[in-house]
Amino acid sequence: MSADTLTETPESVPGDHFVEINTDETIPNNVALTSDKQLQRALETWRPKYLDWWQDMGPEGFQTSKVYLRTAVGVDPAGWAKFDYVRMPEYRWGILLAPKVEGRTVPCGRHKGEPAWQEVPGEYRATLRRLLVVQGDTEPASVEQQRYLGATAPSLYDMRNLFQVNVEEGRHLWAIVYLLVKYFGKDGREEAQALLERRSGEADNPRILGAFNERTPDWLSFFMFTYFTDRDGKMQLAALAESGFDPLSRTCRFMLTEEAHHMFVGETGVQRTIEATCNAMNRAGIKDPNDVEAVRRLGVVDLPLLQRKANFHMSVTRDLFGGEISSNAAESFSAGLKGRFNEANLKDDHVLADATYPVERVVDGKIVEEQVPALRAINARLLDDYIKDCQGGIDRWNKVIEKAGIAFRFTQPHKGFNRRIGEFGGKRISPAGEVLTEEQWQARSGAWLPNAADMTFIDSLMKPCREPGAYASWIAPPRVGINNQAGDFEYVKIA
Ligand code: BYC
Ligand code: FE
Ligand code: FE
Repeated sequence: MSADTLTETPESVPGDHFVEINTDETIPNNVALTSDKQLQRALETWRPKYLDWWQDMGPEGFQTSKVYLRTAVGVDPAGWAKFDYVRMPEYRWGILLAPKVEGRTVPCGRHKGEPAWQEVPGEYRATLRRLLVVQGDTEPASVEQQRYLGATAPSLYDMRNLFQVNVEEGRHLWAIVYLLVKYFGKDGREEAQALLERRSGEADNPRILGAFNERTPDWLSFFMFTYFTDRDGKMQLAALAESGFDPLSRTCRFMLTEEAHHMFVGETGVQRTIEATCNAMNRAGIKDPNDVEAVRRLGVVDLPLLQRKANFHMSVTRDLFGGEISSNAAESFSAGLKGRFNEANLKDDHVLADATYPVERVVDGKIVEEQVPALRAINARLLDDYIKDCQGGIDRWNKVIEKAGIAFRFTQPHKGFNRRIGEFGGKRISPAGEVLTEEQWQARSGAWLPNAADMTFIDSLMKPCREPGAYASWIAPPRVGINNQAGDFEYVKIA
């Protein structure tokens, strides 16, 4: 594949050789599905239910349109995908595992150094099942959250990117369902069914994690979501790729290959929005980024509003790491089911019996840093790694603004800002990291999170643009086409 100028390089897949996948089968796969009749039957029973879910809860409209999509056809990093026009319901959702690494061992915890497990260890069955279900639940949830966005796509290029992300999140659901059905028998089949029944934002049967029940009401949210929330996907998948349960590790390693593009869509989407704003401001001779009325009259998004949008998505996504101090996370790590980010490359004993880790908490109305047993701070550490990982794209956004000569910088709010889960859950913390009273928060939070006027304004911009090569006023064209296609390429042939 000639990459879509990925700024996020796909995770490398160590020790690979091209593994032929069987694309003639109903379910393309590289797991020798035909040799396991029971598994094949279970998945072929699940498939029509998945397709029903896709029709009901997947992208609204456009299901008969031909979309220029990439489909995974192998696991060789140099040529794993092919591009072609596909109608979404006919997308080849397959099951792909990264190649087995011979001699792989459990990388962390009390079983460190033992051969990696090819079957589920009985004593960890319930914990592993829970991790799989939580991970699996986010995949269809995100498709549900994004289902109305096709109608207001700012270009065919962006519409295609949305649908690409959607079909791949669908494939991620397949990836997890494969593990549930293959390794968890009847329980696994029931969980696979339940994954199609929960609904994002539905009061009676919601998705499991908070952020996946929020709305993705507009394209700015979509770009922020794919930059910030898909990056939680990257971090969590990377941690699960360190699992001693080898089939999970291999599944996640391949999922990470697809994830890079989702974050690329988010980063470049925000960047192109910033470019359109800066260009319009300079053309109109507006120097002050806080002259919001004047900027909005140009039909572009003011930078302070983009910061508020980012603040919302960053804070909601940070909640996805769970409590900073967590005995669940300690147990998953010690059991060898879920490692840390880059576990294999970390220079410590990978057992963490005596180590400590600094965690910020609120004590007597002040934010203090405390040393906590590292085992119980696994989530805190992954969150810190995530916050560092977010900064690269933010720096690149700031470069665009600086080059345009506009005095504005995007920043990440304090870790405790607007949190519902963990040490800062329910506390009132400003982006600068001050502990506030409820009154102070009520008086000031409108400047930090999208307010009603912001949402009305964004809504007014969300007008579809469907001429090949044309873009809505508020977003600049991409520098390079998908798979190097020309600028006026028809990414979606609307039926
Ligand atoms: N909302 O010990 P605690 C992705 C629950 S994104 C609601 O603090 P733990 C994607 C928690 O379940 C990656 N509930 O946390 C991105 C627990 O309940 P139980 C998704 C929450 O267990 C974009 C209790 O509170 N993958 O792939 O250490 C598009 C105490 O929890 C929340 C994963 O998350 C919340 N935010 O960690 C598409 C990886 N947070 O079990 C896809 C798998 C916590 O006591 N999951 N709770 O009833 C995990 O590793 C862990 O379950 C978590 C939570 C990190 C999520
Ligand atoms: Fe995913
Ligand atoms: Fe993703």
